[in-house]
Amino acid sequence: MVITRLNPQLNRTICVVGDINGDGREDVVIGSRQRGEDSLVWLEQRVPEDWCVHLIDDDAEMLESGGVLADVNGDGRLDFIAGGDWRSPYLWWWEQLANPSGKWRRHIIGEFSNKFHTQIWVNINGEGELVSWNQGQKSLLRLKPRDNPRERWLAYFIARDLEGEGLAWADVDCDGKPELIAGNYWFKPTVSDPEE
Ligand SMILES: [Ca+2]
Ligand SMILES: [Ca+2]
Ligand SMILES: [Ca+2]
Repeated sequence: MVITRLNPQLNRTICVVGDINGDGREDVVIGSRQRGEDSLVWLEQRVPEDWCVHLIDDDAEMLESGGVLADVNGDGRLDFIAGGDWRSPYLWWWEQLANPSGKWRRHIIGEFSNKFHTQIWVNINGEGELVSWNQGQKSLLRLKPRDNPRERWLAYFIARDLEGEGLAWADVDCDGKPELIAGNYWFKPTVSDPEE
């Protein structure tokens, strides 16, 4: 079943599922490498046969595969996080505003080396944090929002000289606590924050 038609000229890199408007039905975020009238949108599932397209950002471009939904600012509305492709050094988050049909507000999380393929939002020590690959500097980044998440986030290296894609958060060693699985590696979270 076709749920919607978007501009076929744009190279679609992002497809993330989540209940964006909190009505109990799963919605979908679609993002793209190129700028366009529907380059970053969310598709609202009204009923399985009826979907409505809402614009998040028609200025968004160079979006790499990945992206994640999370309530970054704790206002009860899911926000969206994504990173740049081989042409962009930025990780961004888009703040979902109270008006569900308006554009979302984009903020920069940080500026690193180009290309961020795959993000995940995890709960470390009771707080939500972002983990992202940064292929441009062969590293895995851990990013903590500041008290004001519109300011650039605190950034730490989880690992350097590492190549890969894909992230998961699961209990690998059966000790009841989750670990980070990144490409062909897995990591146990440390209790204290690592060096910036
Ligand atoms: Ca929904
Ligand atoms: Ca929010
Ligand atoms: Ca474990």
